[in-house]
Amino acid sequence: MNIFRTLCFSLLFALTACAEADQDISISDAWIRATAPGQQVAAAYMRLQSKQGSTLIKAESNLAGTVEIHSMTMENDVMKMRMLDELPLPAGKTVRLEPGGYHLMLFDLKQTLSVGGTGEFSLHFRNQSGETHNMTVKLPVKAAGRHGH
Ligand SMILES: [Cu+2]
Repeated sequence: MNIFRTLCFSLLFALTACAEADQDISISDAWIRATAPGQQVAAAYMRLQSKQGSTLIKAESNLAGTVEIHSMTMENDVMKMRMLDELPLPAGKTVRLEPGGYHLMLFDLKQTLSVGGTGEFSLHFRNQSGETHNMTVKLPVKAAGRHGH
């Protein structure tokens, strides 16, 4: 994708396109579920929308050793979590990461997550042209009850 990058930096119209690409993704309703002391894992939720279509390929957080993209499905009346390599964001469609569905799973938590705290996430996306970029977002820690679960 070096050609695309070169175009971006050398042509004015392409620069405009690049600036727009950075605003392709909108994130709303993002939060991290508060944890009990000693808990090693946590989950983060948000709504993601890509105007042009994009794919979430990786997530990192200052709160955790690793972050995985997970799905949760019912199989024979049993809830199963599965790690996804990536999460497609179809153009214009809101993809909800919420309790009981997709979520970001935090492993090796470095601290207890208390209501009122925050955590920083770096989200990596790949756009339709194969270019990757990342976004840093700050998420509040909230109690699950507030969201009706
Ligand atoms: Cu999970």
